[in-house]
Amino acid sequence: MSKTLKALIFDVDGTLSNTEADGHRVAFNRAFDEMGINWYWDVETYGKLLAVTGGKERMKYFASDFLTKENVPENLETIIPEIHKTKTRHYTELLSTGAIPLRTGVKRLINEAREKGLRIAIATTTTPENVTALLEHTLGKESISWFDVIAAGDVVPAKKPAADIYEYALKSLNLEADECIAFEDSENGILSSQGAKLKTIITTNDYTLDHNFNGAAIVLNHMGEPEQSFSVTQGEANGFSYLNCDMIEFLHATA
Ligand code: XBP
Ligand code: MG
Repeated sequence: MSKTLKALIFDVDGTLSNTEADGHRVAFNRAFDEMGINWYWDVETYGKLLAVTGGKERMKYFASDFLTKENVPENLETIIPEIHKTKTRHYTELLSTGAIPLRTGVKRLINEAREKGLRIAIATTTTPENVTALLEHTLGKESISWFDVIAAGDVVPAKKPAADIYEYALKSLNLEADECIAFEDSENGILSSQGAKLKTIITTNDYTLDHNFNGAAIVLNHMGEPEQSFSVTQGEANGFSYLNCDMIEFLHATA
């Protein structure tokens, strides 16, 4: 018999909000521009770069796998932290304009989970200040305190697909994997959550539609709303048309 569900652990980028194409990507390009680096990441190229999580790691991957040697700045290793700091400034500025909303159903589900006494947490590879900026500008400043744990960025040495960030979140919550459920949008994300033995609910986005979600509790196009039902691409919704706590409890017990 499965244990009682006690906490929901959310990925951020692509799951809470479609931050990548219109947020992170734009911020990277602004940082390259500001620092006089002759790089530009279009939407398609950025999709390929998402194979590597973490902004600093992604820039190194671009330099090693997408550029010829003579186009890589000589001092790349030393300037990456500075480019990334500049990118984080541009990204949080973008969020502060309210340009990047939460995905369908996210706000409703978080509110419902809190009302039902479920604990909520974050497990993401992005930088901590990006998470707090997103929460602040979508759910309000006070929402940061709703999350028992915000596990983010370099707090663990190995980013997703490694399981480390979910294991860190579980440890901080002082809960077992079978008392929690994870929310992800990508293959690297589910490899990480499943590596930590978490059941995982997937909501796909344009960048992750054709990812492999083997073993997911369910795969949806979004979380849905009472007036806007999700579509199911993998798994059994058991008559539910939007993701609420009853449906999550059903998936936690059966999937
Ligand atoms: C998110 C990431 C992050 C962001 C950029 O992956 O890979 O690197 O794209 O954020 P996930 P930083 O949703 O699987 O956690 O530049 O702050 O790393
Ligand atoms: Mg993600």
